[in-house]
Amino acid sequence: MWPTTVQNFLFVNRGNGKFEEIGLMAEVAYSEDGRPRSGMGVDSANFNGDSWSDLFVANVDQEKFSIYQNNKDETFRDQAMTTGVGQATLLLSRWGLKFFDFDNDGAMDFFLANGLPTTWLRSTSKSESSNSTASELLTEAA
Ligand SMILES: [Ca+2]
Ligand SMILES: [Ca+2]
Repeated sequence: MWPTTVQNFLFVNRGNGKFEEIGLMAEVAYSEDGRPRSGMGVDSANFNGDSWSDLFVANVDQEKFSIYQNNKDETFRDQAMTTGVGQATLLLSRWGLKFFDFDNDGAMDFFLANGLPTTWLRSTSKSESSNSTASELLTEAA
């Protein structure tokens, strides 16, 4: 497991300069099985044409990415498995991403920039060859 997993936050602008964090209530804080993940990139767009903004979150490998459909009531539903995103991203680590209409057909597409964190590679290889702690490995990689 990636050593720096943490819940996602969603800050809603309530006006008058006040933001409220509702990630847990909005069902975007943890994976569907209740685990924190390593969010590496995020973008929003209306991917399903209902005029409400949806979210896409890229994570590291083994965590699947999330494509959160807006339920129009300050909650979201992760559609990763029903859209094919989950199966396609299970073994990938991605960073930057951007929704845009690539082929100008009116339907939002998205681009993902690939990558694998070097700290993860170093931690994995060091862990297999020594008894270093995760903290030592992260310090070394910094
Ligand atoms: Ca939408
Ligand atoms: Ca398109």
